[in-house]
Amino acid sequence: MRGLVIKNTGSWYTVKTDDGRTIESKIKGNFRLKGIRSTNPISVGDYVQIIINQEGTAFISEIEDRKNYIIRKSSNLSKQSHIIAANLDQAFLIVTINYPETSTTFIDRFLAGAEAYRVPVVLVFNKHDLLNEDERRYQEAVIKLYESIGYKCVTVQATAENDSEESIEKLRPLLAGKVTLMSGNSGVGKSTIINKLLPNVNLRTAEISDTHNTGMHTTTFSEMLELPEGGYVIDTPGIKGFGTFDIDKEELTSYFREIFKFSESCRFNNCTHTHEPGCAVRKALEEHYIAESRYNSYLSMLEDKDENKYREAF
Ligand SMILES: Nc1nc2c(ncn2[C@@H]2O[C@H](COP(=O)(O)OP(=O)(O)OP(=O)(O)O)[C@@H](O)[C@H]2O)c(=O)[nH]1
Ligand SMILES: [Mg+2]
Ligand SMILES: [Zn+2]
Repeated sequence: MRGLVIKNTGSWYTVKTDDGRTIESKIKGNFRLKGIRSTNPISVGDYVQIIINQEGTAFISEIEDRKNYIIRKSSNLSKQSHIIAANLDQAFLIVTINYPETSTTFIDRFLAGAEAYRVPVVLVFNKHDLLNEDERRYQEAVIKLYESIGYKCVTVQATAENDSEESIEKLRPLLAGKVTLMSGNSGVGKSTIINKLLPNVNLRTAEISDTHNTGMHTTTFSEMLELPEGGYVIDTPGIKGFGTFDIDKEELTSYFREIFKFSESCRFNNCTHTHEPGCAVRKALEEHYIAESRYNSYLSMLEDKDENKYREAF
């Protein structure tokens, strides 16, 4: 029987079968997937074959090839990774300028990772209501930057009434018929947005900490929820950092769209854009065609690669 993994808590996987049943399943034997050392061999979004047993639970016996997946390193020192979700059509990165603050480094690392795995990203700026004048102006500048690079940006206010300009209703047409990963720092409002989109769903949400201005890691496992318009949204635990796991140094340039565009004019085709003569990227940076924040994010990822380390928080 074929099914879709819609939830994973510990060793149990909830599988939605093609004939519409949901069956709690476990992995049979040892799954070793080529090239990925992962703490969870199967993730939300995977299509699997299951064998149902007498208790009404099942064993997962096979996993279908993935179209793509998003991964992060599971901890600071470990070489293992954790697959956040598989077979995505797109990811929404929920960003808050404040409460909590999402750094541009964090945004850039997420975008680069998504480029590497070929997952299109929409940047969703939430909590518009909490921003003061300065923060609103800053948000506009950030949006302008990412739009100029070619990323779609939307501003919302998950707690707003439906007819407001920042209504989450405008996300609906972007989600219809697609599998969308909701990602972002803890406390940015991922679960709140999904609760608004799906009134029959009541995901746990929690206030952010007053003292630290950070979320409480309220969501602890990924879950796929079906949309009335067709498609799914995937709620995920808040992420702090996004490991550069699996990312090739030689290819890093191509994960920063605008840097890649200028790099085609660099004198050396293996230019790292750090010290080489005739570097078109550094020239574009000086002339403000490339934002300093983007270049710094590129450098931070390049450095990680050199030291083979993972930065936990930004
Ligand atoms: N003022 C305001 N508060 C919001 C908005 N969106 C979400 N919140 C609040 O922000 C807090 C955190 O929201 P959650 O939905 O739990 O955040 P999350 O991203 O799911 O967090 P994790 O599950 O920890 O990753 C809650 O108290 C929400 O009510 C918004 O647009 N405006
Ligand atoms: Mg949550
Ligand atoms: Zn260069």
